[in-house]
Amino acid sequence: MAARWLRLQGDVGLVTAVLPPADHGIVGELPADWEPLLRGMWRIRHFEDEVRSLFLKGQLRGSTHLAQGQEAIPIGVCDVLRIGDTTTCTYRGHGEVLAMGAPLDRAFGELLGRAGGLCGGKGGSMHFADLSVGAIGSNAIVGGHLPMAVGAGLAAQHLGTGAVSVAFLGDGATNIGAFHESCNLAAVWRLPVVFVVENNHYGEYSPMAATTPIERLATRAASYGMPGFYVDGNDVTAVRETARKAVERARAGEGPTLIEADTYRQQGHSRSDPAAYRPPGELEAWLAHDPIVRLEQAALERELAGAEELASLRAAVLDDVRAARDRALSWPEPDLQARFEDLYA
Ligand SMILES: Cc1ncc(C[n+]2csc(CCOP(=O)(O)OP(=O)(O)O)c2C)c(N)n1
Ligand SMILES: [Mg+2]
Repeated sequence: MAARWLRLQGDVGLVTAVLPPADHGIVGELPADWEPLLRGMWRIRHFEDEVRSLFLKGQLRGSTHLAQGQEAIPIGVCDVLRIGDTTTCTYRGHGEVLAMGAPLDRAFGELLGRAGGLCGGKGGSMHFADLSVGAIGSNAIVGGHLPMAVGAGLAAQHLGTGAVSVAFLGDGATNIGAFHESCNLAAVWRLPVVFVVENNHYGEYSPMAATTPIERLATRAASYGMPGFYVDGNDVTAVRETARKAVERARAGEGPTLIEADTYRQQGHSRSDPAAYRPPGELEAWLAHDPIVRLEQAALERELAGAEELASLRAAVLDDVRAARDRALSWPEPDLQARFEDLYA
């Protein structure tokens, strides 16, 4: 890995860190429901922190891709969705499924391989889904879920349900063939699809500059004749307003939209990656731009809450998350017969 990284650095002459937007503040009034937005982000953050610690303790097997620092995107986007809408996402999709309303204990149960898990404990982190809330699939194949999202959009259009299909994807996925085919088809057929690129500036271990010849991924939308919006993905209120515009367009039959949400993953790519390839100072800059810290800061500055209230909100969510974890840990593994169930052929 080190050799590959050095070669990439040599090729692109990468010497500087990717920094967040200079302004960390959230502009204007906070919406009346800022507190549920904050609670939702804490729910995902605590969940993923617990998942990480279960891994480190050897209680959780396989691999996992965490998204600490990216919580504002699923919370902001899913907040403007309604029952019947669907989402698909990548292997980095715990937050996206939780934001659709998946219960915490069944989410833990899935990762722990328990019978009570969202998919009976047989999907794990890479196939994390909860069809009952519209989170119809995570996918380990980069871009593999994009045609599925287009399919969901086509079904909604065909059946006249008015539903919207959202696809969450990474910056790296915008370089894969399925992205082009999916955007193109969605645009040609004016499908109710919203493509949300979570631009965390890295692929598996490579910085975006090593794989992508442009900086603003939202401009890719122009090739498909669809609007491309760029948004600070660590500002939950801005994400929500941008998503609202895209979802309204989709529902009105005006076709797909591409949103590029600028963000950063605070952990390595997956469990085994210490992310030693990051330029010095980069992580620290983004920690100061953390979406949860920023919303709390905004609430404090506007005197909507005091530090103690925020601390107790955070502690209450942590209690819920840990109680859900403990329930899931007490559940049995699926029995052997379960391996023959849910098979397509
Ligand atoms: C088709 C395919 N090619 C390669 C991989 C290996 N791989 C897994 S994640 C990843 C990087 C994807 O980066 P990005 O789309 O930016 O998403 P992120 O992991 O940053 O959320 C790669 C190349 C894969 N899973 N599938
Ligand atoms: Mg990425």
